[in-house]
Amino acid sequence: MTKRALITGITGQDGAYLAEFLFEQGYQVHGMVRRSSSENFERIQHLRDKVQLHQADLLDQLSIVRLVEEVQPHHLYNLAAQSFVPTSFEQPLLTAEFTALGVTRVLEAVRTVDRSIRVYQASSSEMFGTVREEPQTETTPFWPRSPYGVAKVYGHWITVNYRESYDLFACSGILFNHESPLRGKEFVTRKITDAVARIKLGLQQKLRLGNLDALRDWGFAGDYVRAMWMMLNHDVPDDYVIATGEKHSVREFADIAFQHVGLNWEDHVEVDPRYLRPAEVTTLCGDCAKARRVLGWAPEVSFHDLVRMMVEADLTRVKKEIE
Ligand code: NAP
Ligand code: G4F
Repeated sequence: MTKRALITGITGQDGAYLAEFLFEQGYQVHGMVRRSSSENFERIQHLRDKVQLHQADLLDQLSIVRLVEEVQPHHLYNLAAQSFVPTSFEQPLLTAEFTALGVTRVLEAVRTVDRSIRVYQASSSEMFGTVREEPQTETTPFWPRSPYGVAKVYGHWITVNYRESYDLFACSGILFNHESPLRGKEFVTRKITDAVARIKLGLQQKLRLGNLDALRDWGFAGDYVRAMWMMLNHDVPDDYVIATGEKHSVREFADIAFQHVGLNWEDHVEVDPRYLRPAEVTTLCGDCAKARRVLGWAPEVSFHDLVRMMVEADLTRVKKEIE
């Protein structure tokens, strides 16, 4: 029997990688997309003939119930969210509606339609905020530092609560930052690699960034979507930290990216206070020992290879654009 998977947030970075991975595993893949005046399917363009897209919105309970009824998925991956931290300071209520209450709407749809559907919730290392210990594990207490982080804490606990209350097979993946050539250009890694390509090709001179000292545990999105699938295919539902266990600064990321094209980052990067946040998460570093032990998951792409992969992809893309 062909297994059906439903992905909310399929047009995002992780949705695109997950859809591709699930096809390779033989799944019939369905994606939830919200209505927009213009299509936003660039990341899944190459999958358009394989994936079945359905309109629904995290804000609209009935649309999610109808979607789950129609698709009858075996597995549901809830990746949709307002995922950009600075926007969450500007639009905290909308962020709560999407990123926090949206999770309850998805869980309610599953509880109403079919409790045997397995659910993955996209939780985040941003929940650790001001870190209480290092490295962070599944038992490290949360202290979120942004409305986005607060909303994700709600999403995490409501997922745990539905598992405990209704016996749903619901897993929360506490994923640390993961990047790729498909990353949105507003996130710092892609902002850097896009700028490196444009500066190298003479289209831009300066790159304005915020806190260069911030430390993140950056992995490759392709590795991380595999972990999501492993969680839903394990015997028992549980929560897992997914991380590389290494941390690097924004400065270091920029240094490697500029070096890769023979440039010195100090000649091009300027600090712009506009990109500082009202409250910052200064450091994150995860311990994925549980995922290694129980799921057999491990990251495959190193930090240096990730930076180089992203710079190369942006160089190729920008060159094509100016040809
Ligand atoms: P992303 O690229 O920002 O994608 C977010 C997706 O959510 C998009 O497909 C977006 O659709 C959809 N969406 C937003 N609001 C919606 C709504 N009201 N109804 C339906 N769909 C909606 O995010 P990502 O990097 O792939 O991350 C996937 C998930 O993992 C998110 O929940 C994120 O918070 C979480 N996460 C990410 C990371 C990371 O480092 N990438 C780490 C931890 C957790 P549109 O295309 O229409 O905007
Ligand atoms: O790339 P970022 O915007 O990612 P952030 O805030 O860590 O959030 C990402 O990872 C979370 C997992 O921990 C996800 F849940 C979330 O959805 C998202 O995917 O910023 C990374 C760091 C921050 O400390 C920020 O202050 O980079 C610093 N930074 C410095 N200059 C900048 C900039 N961030 C951005 N976006 N733009 C800058 O110019």
